[in-house]
Parts: sequence; C-alpha cells; structure tokens
Amino acid sequence: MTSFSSIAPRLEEQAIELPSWAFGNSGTRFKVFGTPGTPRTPEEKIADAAQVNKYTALSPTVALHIPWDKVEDYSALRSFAQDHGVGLGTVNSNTFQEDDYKFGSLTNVDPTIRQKAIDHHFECIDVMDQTGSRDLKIWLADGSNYPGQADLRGRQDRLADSLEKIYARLGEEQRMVLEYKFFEPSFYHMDVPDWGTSYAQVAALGERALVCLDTGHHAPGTNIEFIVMQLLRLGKLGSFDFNSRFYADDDLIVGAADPFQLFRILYEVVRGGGYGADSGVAFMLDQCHNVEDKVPGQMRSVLNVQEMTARALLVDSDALTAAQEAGDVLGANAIMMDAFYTDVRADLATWRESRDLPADPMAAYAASGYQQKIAEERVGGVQAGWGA
Ligand code: PSV
Ligand code: MN
Repeated sequence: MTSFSSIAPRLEEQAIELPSWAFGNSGTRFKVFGTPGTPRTPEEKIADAAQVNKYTALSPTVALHIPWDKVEDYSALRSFAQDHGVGLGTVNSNTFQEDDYKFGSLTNVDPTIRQKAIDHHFECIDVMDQTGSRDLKIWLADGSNYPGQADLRGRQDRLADSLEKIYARLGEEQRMVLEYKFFEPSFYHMDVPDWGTSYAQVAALGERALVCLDTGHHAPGTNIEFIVMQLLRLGKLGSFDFNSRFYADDDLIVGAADPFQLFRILYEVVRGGGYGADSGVAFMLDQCHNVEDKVPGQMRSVLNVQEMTARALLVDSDALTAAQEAGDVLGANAIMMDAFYTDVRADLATWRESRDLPADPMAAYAASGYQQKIAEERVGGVQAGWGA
C-alpha cells in the first residue's frame, strides 16, 4: 500500500468551504433549539468559521447565502473576513422563501415573477463582484406536488431561458453551479431533480456552468461515486455540498452516517482528477447542527473529510489497475479495503504538529475557551437561524 509520508504533501492542497448558515440555529419543522453563543450577524458567523480554520487549516473560505447574509457593505465584510484569516467564497441564491415563489421562481409561468428571480441572481452576482467570489450556486425549490399540476416540459424550457440570462451576466472569472435534489419541498416533481437534468441545463450554457453535487440529495442506495466519476469524466463537476443522510436531506455531519461512502466518493474524486486547487472542483459543506455545538460540529466535519481523503489517497492505484486488468476481483477489492481500513489518525496528528497545528484540533478548540466566551458575550439580539 502507498505510505502516509508519500501522500502527506497532497493533504496540503485540501480546502473545504464552510457554509455561513451552519453557525446559525437550525432544526426541523418540530423545533429549532437555540444554542448559547449563536451568531447574530454575518460577521459573527464568519468569526466562528475562522475558528475552524485556525485549528485545522482546512477551511480558508466561508460561503454566503443571500439574503440571509445581506449586509450594507460587502467590501467591508470581505475585509472583516480577511482580518480573521478567511476569505468569502460561494454565493448561494435563495428563491425559496418568498410568497411570490409559491409556484416556482426561475420556472414560474408568470414572467414578472420569473424576472424577479432572475434579478435576485443578478443581485447575487453584484455581491460576488464585491466579495471576490468565484461561484454562484443555484438551488431551486421549484417543482409541483400533484400530477397534472404543472407542465413539466414548459417549466424545463423556462428554466433554460432564465439560466441563460443569469449565465450571460457572469464575469469572465465567475462560474455558475446548479444543484439538484430529488424531492422536497416539492414532492411530485422537482424541476432539477437529478444530475442528468442539472447536466443537461448547464451543458447548454457553456464552460463556466457546472453541476453541484449535494451528497444528501439522492435516493437511498444511489451509487453517488458513480455520479462523481461521470461528472468528472464529462468535465462538469463544479462543486460538492458535503453532508450525511440517514433518511432524507438530514444535513448531518459529513462522514458520520456512512464513512465508507465518503471514502468511495473521495476515491473517485482523486481518481478522476477532482482533488486539489487546480482541479476546479470546490469542496463545500452544507450542513446544520441542530443539537450539537456548531463550531466543533464544523470542525469534526472537515476533519472527517480530511481523514477519508487521506485514506482515498492511500489506495495503491498501480496495484489496483493491475488487479482489475487481470480480472482479480477479490484482489482488487482487497486493495480498496486495505486503504479504507487504514487508521490514519495518528499519522495525521503527527503531520499536523509538523505544521504547527494542534495534533487534536477538537481538544485544542475545547480548551481555548472560545465556546464559553461567545456564550457570555453574545447576549441579546436575535440569534441567526435557518432563514436569517
Ligand atoms: C437545499 O436543500 C440546500 O442543499 C441548498 O444547497 C441550499 O442552498 C441549502 O440547502 C440551504 O440550507
Ligand atoms: Mn446543498
């Protein structure tokens, strides 16, 4: 098997963007629990995100959600982030929380509402110009609940038209990533339910339109790593929204529900050239922490991705190819499993220390007193929550 020391330099290349909304309160339709110290402003969310990077050096950027992270002055927000050692990343649009969008946004039959949704994306691009962000991420709640409710084909055509207008507004260095989700909030059909639809829509636009794969947005049993392989093969994998699911869109800590699946996905990422700064594939988290503290929740998440990336890099690819070509079914499988079963935690701890990072970032954060400090200081105001 490949040795840890030979793959260690590649770990330097890892960057996982954090979602600003992970630091706000979240929950289910049954209850949203408040947590002492929860940020009240985008600045406080960024300050918390910076803590994750401080102890792990894995998360140099924070994704924004508009309008949840709306501020007067985005250049000032950018400087604030820089002062905290992080940058601003992907800008996420939001056309799922206004009454006008009850029957869709970019797909709506009403041209006025469609234009309103397009204008919202133009506003997001204006934000990107000020924050220096590269990616505009679009996820649509558009769809229908009952057969016959909507003209499926007409909606697809209107979506193509709306996306074309948004794409045309992007700057030369900017990209669009279109996320898919197979159900929820629409239950009969979603207008962008799967990677094929997302691919068909972005392929029609041009080079800088790509697919965003949210690991939680697939039916149980879906072979997600196959989709990763295919999108990389087609040059259309733009970004990941990482999280874990047991049942639906649970948004739990990545690698918590099924570490083996995360390993398999990361193996295909590495195999397909999707790993590293020059790959063009953005690693992001899209998670919520409903009952655990948010900063350590995010920390655990990026560490899980790092751990499974190290294991994926450990796969002896030459030996694997030889076994595959020789028809050695069990030998090939054993090569994958050897890498997956390798406990890299001690090696990672030593490697972190060699880079002046704490061997155990979770313990270092817990000992820092930051959690207590924000709980004491952040009194009053309105805690940020999913939707604000
Ligand atoms: C939709 O479920 C989604 O995954 C999209 O990425 C949204 O931007 C995000 O969740 C909001 O939490
Ligand atoms: Mn997502």
